Amino acid sequence: MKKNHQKKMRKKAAIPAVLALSFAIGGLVPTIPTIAGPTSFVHAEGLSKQDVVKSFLHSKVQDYSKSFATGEQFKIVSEQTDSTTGTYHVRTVEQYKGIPIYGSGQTVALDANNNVFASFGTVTQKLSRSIIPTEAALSEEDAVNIAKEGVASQIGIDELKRYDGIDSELTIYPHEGKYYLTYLVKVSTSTPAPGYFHYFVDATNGEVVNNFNAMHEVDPTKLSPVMARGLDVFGNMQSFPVGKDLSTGTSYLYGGSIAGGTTTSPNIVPLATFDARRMPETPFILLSGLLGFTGFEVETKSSTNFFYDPAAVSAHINADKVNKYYQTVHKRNSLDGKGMPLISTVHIGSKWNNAAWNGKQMLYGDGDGLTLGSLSGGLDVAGHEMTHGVISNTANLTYQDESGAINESLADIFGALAEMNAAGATSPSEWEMGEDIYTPTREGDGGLRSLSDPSSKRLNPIYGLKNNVYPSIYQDRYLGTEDKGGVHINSSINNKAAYLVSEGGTHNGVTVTKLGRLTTEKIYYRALTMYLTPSSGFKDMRNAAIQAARDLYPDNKTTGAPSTQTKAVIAAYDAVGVPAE
Ligand SMILES: [Ca+2]
Ligand SMILES: [Ca+2]
Ligand SMILES: [Zn+2]
Repeated sequence: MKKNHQKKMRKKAAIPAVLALSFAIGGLVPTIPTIAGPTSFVHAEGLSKQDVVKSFLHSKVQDYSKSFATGEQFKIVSEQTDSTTGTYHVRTVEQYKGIPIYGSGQTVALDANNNVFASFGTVTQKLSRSIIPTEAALSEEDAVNIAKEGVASQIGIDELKRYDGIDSELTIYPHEGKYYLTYLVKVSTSTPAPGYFHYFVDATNGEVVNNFNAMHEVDPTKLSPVMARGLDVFGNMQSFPVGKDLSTGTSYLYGGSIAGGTTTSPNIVPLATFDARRMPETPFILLSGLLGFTGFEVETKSSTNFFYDPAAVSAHINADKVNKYYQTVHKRNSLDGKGMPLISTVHIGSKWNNAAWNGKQMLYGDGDGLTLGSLSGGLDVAGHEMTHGVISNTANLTYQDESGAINESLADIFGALAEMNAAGATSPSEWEMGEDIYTPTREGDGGLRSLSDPSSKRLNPIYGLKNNVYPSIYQDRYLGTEDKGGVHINSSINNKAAYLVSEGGTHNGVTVTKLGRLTTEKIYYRALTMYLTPSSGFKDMRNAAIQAARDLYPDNKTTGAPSTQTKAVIAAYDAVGVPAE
């Protein structure tokens, strides 16, 4: 293992240009320079949009005062203008003396007259009176090493040498009533154990303040383009473009997902699928270097370009389909909106009954063949994992308790919608999660979870839920600590709401008008990308969906009555018992 690693590093070192590119395409959302704003709330006229947003946020801070020399409390991290509604949307994070505060965030929306018409997210009070250390005694490198040691001991190895990526940044971490100056180190791994580890290393003394594995799991838990063929997980012949090394005759599961952009200049998202089990041998370390991955290329020397690994074929074509869904329906260029590569790895672990997004890529197990088949076969599973990538680049919902349940739910909702989209615009509605890979030896028993009827699925009695089934109303939600506060359990409540918005029906005594999935996906995508924040729970989800519906289908100008669409969203959240306040 050591030998291979060194061999790899040497090759990587030989291609610095490629490595540099990998940093450029793998980065997080860039920050936009802070614009100095007034310190008290003033009327919108004559101010820039950014000034209005900051004034508005400052007005929400009771003790906001420049005299405490904390600098700006709010930093604009993304802004977008919506030409369809003439509205302007901003996402901010809070900072203390220029250092971002973990888990903080707000969204603010301005109408065409620069008036604030919607805002989400909580604002920290008394931040200016807090005394938080801002001078690090520890280097970033030291912090990364501390985190690596921690991860190594967690996954039971002596030293962490193989990982998919490490990011670190200086962050103020609010934890148990105190603010800590920390380096937040995020480590993505796929072998020997998949994970997305977050370490908060105290920058003043090197102590680990907290750590957790934020991997999102599905329950239960120089190449020429050529056309290739292969059988997918279900034995269907598929054809797809791959990359071929003409000098050796070897083809690799590497290509591009082409959709969106313009006819003459389409968006092309790099697409690469790897195998976690193979030993490194191939000269195509180039691709691993480019993509920062530590696994092995899926290759074939067949002159017909035939690929013999069904799990890899399925992962590859499903990543392409989900990307096309986001590109064509939501005009989103890959998961980060900036064309990031879509990397999938199959054959993770031994009979692993799971799939995951580790912050960098999609990971799929083979399943045990009884509870689950090869997970990469599920288009909705791919859609679920890839949506976690969209979420982490937008609302970045914290993966715990209510915000975690909303995160999981949106992954299920867009997983289902991506699958229906791929099946064609007129395909019947299908609101089951993972039905194609669930219990492969039993036909027709649905999926892991049901969005249409969550309570038709049983839950382990240890959770103590009513009738031991998934909850479909808020009042029946799980309040325990398992499953990060029930993220895969309480997601059902919001899943049911989205289902009702799309398909209509009566639930819990409330009747909801059917809006269809094309309207539903517009509303939820807008809520996710423009309104939800890291701390959003069910109430925020309700209000964000209603606001998104109002934007797209405005209230009657004369009577002020909400549109049919807005009413349906309100009814859906009434039906699942999520209160307005
Ligand atoms: Ca499905
Ligand atoms: Ca089955
Ligand atoms: Zn998930």
